[in-house]
Amino acid sequence: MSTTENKSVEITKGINGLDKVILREINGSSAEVYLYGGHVTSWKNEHGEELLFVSSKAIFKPPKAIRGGIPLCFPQFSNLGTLEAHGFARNRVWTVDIDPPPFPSNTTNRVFVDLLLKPTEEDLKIWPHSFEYRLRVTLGPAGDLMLTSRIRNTNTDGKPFTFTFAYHTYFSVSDISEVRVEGLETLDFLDNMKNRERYTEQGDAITFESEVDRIYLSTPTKIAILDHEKKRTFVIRKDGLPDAVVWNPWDKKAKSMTDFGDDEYKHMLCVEAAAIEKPITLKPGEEWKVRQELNILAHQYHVQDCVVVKESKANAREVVKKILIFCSLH
Ligand code: TA6
Repeated sequence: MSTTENKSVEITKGINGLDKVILREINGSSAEVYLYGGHVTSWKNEHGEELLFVSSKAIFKPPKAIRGGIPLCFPQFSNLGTLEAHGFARNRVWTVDIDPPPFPSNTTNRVFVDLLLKPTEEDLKIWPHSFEYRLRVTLGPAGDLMLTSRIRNTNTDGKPFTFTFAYHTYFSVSDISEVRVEGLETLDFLDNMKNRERYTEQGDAITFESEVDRIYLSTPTKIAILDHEKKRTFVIRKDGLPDAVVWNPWDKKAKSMTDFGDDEYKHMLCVEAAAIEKPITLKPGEEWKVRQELNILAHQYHVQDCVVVKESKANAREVVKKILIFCSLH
């Protein structure tokens, strides 16, 4: 366990004795990532409030993926290919990467852990490509959570490979019927409920009254998830990930999932930074680097930045506009 000034990176045992890494920040925020799946399963703010959703019925036992947190969908998103749904990265045991190649990013004074996944002989039988997937999970001094993925083609046969990818993030929300997503208005999306046909989103925030399963295309860097009841907004900042999947299973689909509580759909929403519409192709030696950063903004009076953001349904859109302006200025 390494600690500096009360920040810490601790390797310990989690559920069912699975290895996990705990990151702790001075301000009290924390994050946890299991080596199984390279799977972030917890992100808590300075008050110890859990910000990610993990099902109470999640099965922490290979080969089943953990239901919730931030599953890594690689080398295939969903069933868009010949592999099992969402690929196999989330079903494999990763290692702590103790000697990663230099990582030019702003992780100074931040607490982080580097994980590494390489294919096994078994994996090469189902996906005949050598790769190194390096994941850095970083907790910032203000409790922001950043995931950076670096995927390199290490084929020695000269062959390129092509993949799709998503950070399948499950956010914890108070009541899905009181949640709005801003930033995806007027964009095209593929509707998984209608054979992935292409539609155009209306001009207002996305709200939820039934199952939603959509792949929004060419989305902006920043997407906001406004939780009315908890008076807070999640802000996703993404680099290199043009698409965004929005998913809530609602009641019927919830009942059909054995590792998901019947009523849990009310308290979660997946908004997933992704690269799906245009699959990524890497030649041997090429590396693809992408990032998602998650922040929390409270809908309170922000003295220092003079953004008076009062909670009110009527001006929720204005609220989020101000939040997105605030984010772009900081
Ligand atoms: O990201 C949305 C989605 O593709 C949905 O269609 C639903 O299948 C969800 O992922 C969960 O997939 P999983 O394989 O984790 O059960």
